[in-house]
Amino acid sequence: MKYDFKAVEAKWQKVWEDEHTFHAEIDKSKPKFYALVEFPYPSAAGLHVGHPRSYTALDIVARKKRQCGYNVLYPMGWDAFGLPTENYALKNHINPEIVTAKNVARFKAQLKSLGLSFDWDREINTTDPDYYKWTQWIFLQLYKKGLAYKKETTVNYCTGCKVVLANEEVVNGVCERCGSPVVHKVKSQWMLKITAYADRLIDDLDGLDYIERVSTQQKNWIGRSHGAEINFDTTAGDTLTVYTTRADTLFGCTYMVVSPEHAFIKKWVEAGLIKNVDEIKAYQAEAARKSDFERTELNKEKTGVCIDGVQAINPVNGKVVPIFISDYVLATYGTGAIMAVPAHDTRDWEFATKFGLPIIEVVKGNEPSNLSEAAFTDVATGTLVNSGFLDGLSVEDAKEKMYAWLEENHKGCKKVNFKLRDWVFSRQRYWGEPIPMVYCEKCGWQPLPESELPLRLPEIKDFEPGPDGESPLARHTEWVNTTCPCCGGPAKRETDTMPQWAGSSWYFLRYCDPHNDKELASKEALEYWSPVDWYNGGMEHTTLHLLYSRFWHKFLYDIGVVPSKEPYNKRTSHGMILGLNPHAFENLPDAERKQLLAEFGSEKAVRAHLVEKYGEMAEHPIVKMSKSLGNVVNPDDVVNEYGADTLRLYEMFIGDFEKAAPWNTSSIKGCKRFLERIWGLGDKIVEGEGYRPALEATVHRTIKKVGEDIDALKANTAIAQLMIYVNALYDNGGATRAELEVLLQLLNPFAPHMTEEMWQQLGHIDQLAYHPWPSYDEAKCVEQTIEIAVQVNGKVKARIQVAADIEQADAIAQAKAEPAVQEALAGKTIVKEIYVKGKLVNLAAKG
Ligand code: ANZ
Ligand code: ZN
Repeated sequence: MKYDFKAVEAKWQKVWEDEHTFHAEIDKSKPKFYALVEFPYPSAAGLHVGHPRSYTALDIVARKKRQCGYNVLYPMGWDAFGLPTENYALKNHINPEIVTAKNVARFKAQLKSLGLSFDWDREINTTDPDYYKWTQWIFLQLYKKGLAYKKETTVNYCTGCKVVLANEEVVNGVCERCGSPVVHKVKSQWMLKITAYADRLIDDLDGLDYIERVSTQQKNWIGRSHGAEINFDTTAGDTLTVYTTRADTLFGCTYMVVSPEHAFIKKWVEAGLIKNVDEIKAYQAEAARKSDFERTELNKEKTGVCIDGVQAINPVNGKVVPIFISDYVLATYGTGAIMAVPAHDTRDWEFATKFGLPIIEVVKGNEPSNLSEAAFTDVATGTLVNSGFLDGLSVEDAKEKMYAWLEENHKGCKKVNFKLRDWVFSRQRYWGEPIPMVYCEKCGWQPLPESELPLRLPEIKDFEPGPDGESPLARHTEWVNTTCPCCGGPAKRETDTMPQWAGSSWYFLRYCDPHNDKELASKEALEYWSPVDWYNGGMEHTTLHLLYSRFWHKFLYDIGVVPSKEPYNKRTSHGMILGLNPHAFENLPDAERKQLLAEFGSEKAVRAHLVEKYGEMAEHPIVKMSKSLGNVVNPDDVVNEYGADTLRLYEMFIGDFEKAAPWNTSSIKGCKRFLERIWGLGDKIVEGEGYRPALEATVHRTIKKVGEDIDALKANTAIAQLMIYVNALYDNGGATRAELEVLLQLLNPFAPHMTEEMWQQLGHIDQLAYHPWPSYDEAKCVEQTIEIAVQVNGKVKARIQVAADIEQADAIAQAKAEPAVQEALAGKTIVKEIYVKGKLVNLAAKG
């Protein structure tokens, strides 16, 4: 009977929906397992083939855990506030709420068609007032603890989206989302003090099972560095404090640099101490136009102006050194001022070389260094020289000795610094959670009473951002004007909304108790389900969502709302699914390639033509899927043509889970054939109890390997092992009932629809979804070996041990490797090779 995937998949999806098969309830008699995937942003484009890679992988883990007796929570929801929907709504003149509802319905239908074992009874939506009530509630708690504050700051402003961006959203000086240039603007913003958690966000990574690159990226982003602040007296009378990680090099400081924004400059100008004011001001104006990224780019030409009129005094040797302003020193890091040591810092070396400043060696390596070529920056092998009381010490020892000297002489102290900045938490857009704060002329900023939550987003028609990035809510005075919760007088609501990252910073908690209207989730539910046991998501969220949610979780732990310090015990990340670039030479249809070759004469010329026509990207055969290239694969089409089980199998077989992989429609067919072969085994049930001797080792090995591979997220090699098993069954004329049942059990997490159907056809009344996972016997996994004879021209020359199920090519290769056989073959040419399965190899040779 042919496999009718459409009917079978629809049938089982209906069963799961009607019976709430995957609904999870607290059950203290069972161990719990909380599997989580990043909930999607329901965009107008619908599901992408990238989504199912993550969802299927953890679906497989979740399904296997259920079969192993765990009470599994695997939830799904919608992260639906934010710019893409708002921009789409603006363009099409529809309310974002309507757009969201439509997109959610589409996404949900698509996800259901994939047979994912989500508990749909726990579905959440961040734009639902019953949900964002608690997002606002958390904001109020942050405010009450002094962790939310309003501040005038220079912010990143995207000229395209007309919105303020967090540092994390600015990539290489442009907006991560739209690619438009990002400029600096001074605005009054709500900020969250994530920096108060910087140490814990690094230190607590140690107890977690995060893949290496995630913890490394978080650590680097937080950027903890250990050093010292050192005070330099100046001829202006002010003390100029610098931050350095190389206090050992203080004797080598030959000049200083302050950032163009440094407060002393204004002060010194006003005091009439600076002679070259015009030059300084021109430089400041130029620096203000650049992004931090441009300013700190390593290879860029160093620029700067020497402050004429004020000098500094090196505290350790009394030397007078000049002070420069230069944009390679940032206002927002350390103290915004540095001591420059050109002999041992590359940027200082470049600057000193350009401006002809002295370079004094204070650290020597094993080999003499050539300081006219480059700075010597190796700290591991260096020894201090020209440094008075530090001479002869290693860099590490010299740092410690200098810290002690600084503290004794009141010239500085040890200091830890972080790259992490506080989180800019306001957006001047409509489609976000209103910030529950009110401003009263008399009382200042006042939090809304909790009883007034949720503070609903008003329904308005004109929600485009105002000129200069003013919030659209500001135009709606009927909503803005309110009374002060403190004095009852007239007051105004905050008109900024929260950033897109707010709702996702705690959603995993809501899943534990999604319908609770008294608290964000009950203690009992949180104690039972949290923390998340396994969380999979994109690398692009490492320094955004993943960091923000760890921060919020730690805060909620501190105020006694959640029982664990960390939200996620384990974090993995999937590689992207890429597409073929239709404009690359490699991917041209044969006919077109031939025609172009004829026209241009050579491959090189065709490639040059393609680059000219499509740009540099024509040289990359594998690229990100994009609408403009027409290489976007729609999962709906794949499900329609091949079925969900095939799509699932293919998404897992496509390559190593952590690596990027190109989509290749032709290998989907191979996955479909594999499933059809298994379906065919239903008609090839052979007599016999249990596992037949010839297959026993393979069965045990397969159970072991598939189980271990699922636990290690190596679905691709698990599938390869299942293929070996299926081949072995066909080689042996079919499967016994027991052999087929094991196959269905092991395959069920990957291809749940077809396996449930075949399981039912075998007469079972339970579902595989909760049927206990098969066990194996380690002793029976070992490969069975047999002895076979090796003949040369019919005469036995050797006897060898081979695996019982050895393939012909391997048996012959092993036979030829025998010394006695090689001797008999010396000087002869093999004309024929024969393998008699399980018995002998015969090599016929002439000469
Ligand atoms: C003297 C020195 C000598 C330095 C040397 C380095 C090598 P991390 O590890 O990133 O914390 N620095 C300090 N504040 C800065 C600012 N606002 N803008 C640009 N650079 C700044 O790096 C700390 C080092 O970066 C500091 O140590 C300082 O240069 C520079 F052989 O001081 B160092
Ligand atoms: Zn008031």
